[in-house]
Amino acid sequence: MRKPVALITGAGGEIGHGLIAKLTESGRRAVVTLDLNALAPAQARLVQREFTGSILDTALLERILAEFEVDTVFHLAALLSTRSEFTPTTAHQVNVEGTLHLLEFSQREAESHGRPVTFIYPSSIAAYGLPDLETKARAGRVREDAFATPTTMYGCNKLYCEQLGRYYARFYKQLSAEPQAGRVDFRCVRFPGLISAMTVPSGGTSDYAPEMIHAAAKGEPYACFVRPDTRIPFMAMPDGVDALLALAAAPRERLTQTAYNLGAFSPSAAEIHARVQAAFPAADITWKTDVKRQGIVDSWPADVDDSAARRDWGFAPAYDFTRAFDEYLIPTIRARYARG
Ligand code: AKB
Repeated sequence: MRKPVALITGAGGEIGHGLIAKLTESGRRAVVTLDLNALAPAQARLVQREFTGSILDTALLERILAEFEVDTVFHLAALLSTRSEFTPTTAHQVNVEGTLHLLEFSQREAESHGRPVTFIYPSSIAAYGLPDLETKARAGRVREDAFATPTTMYGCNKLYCEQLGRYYARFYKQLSAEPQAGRVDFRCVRFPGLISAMTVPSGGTSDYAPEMIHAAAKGEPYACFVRPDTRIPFMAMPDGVDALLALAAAPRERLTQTAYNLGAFSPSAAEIHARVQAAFPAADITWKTDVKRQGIVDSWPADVDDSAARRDWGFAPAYDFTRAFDEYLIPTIRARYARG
């Protein structure tokens, strides 16, 4: 009998980095990865099999289907918000068609093994679209069912894929004699901006926070592309990875909704700047607003209501703003660049 494995798409990205390490810790889980680029050697060593290629390559997905019993999919591959605005049709292909391919893949895995496949999907605060700054200030902690009018291609893609996942989970097998057997158990979080001490993201619009910290640690000047008063929710990467694992492990009957907000702290860009400057007094940080990117973050909520995730599956981030900086970001990044 083949041992079930977890499949991670976009495994070479920011979240994949931490997720591979955590999932494979003490041989807990066998992991198969799919990414456009080869994994870094430190990650590659941890996985059972690494596939290099596109999520749009159905022949490659067929190969994985034939060779592995996948019982959990972490579908991380996506083009982020800023990048998607430059290449919207490519973003739609990767973010929507790619997700559709993975949902079909999971459906077929589930059918062939007679068990549901757990499908973990990271959606985003980009799924929201607040019309103006006044509404943003008034809205406070936004609930999942509010402001579902994203302004970016990425946000539209994420919101639609949440619905696509709900369709596969609830309706796709409705006509089957055994509706529970072989279905996709779709579960989704709406991530805030994620900040990792290990990697710098590319193509996102929440990137100003990680970019500011990493630039300061490297002794490089940084021009922040949003106004100092800009405020969106953020989370330290270890909490993001733990949240994906907690959601995957949650009993199905406890889950009352398809998509769950997650938040941890919600500083303004000026507050992030002050922290970074305190930790790296020589940091050279200036402000140079990029109108388009500013417009994107202005349409995202200043904070989110994540009480459903806390109630249904025990989401409890370990890092608030102070801990994230003092115990995770600053010491890890300092050590990382000191090592070269
Ligand atoms: C982005 O900025 O595009 C992402 C996100 C908030 O989903 N980090």
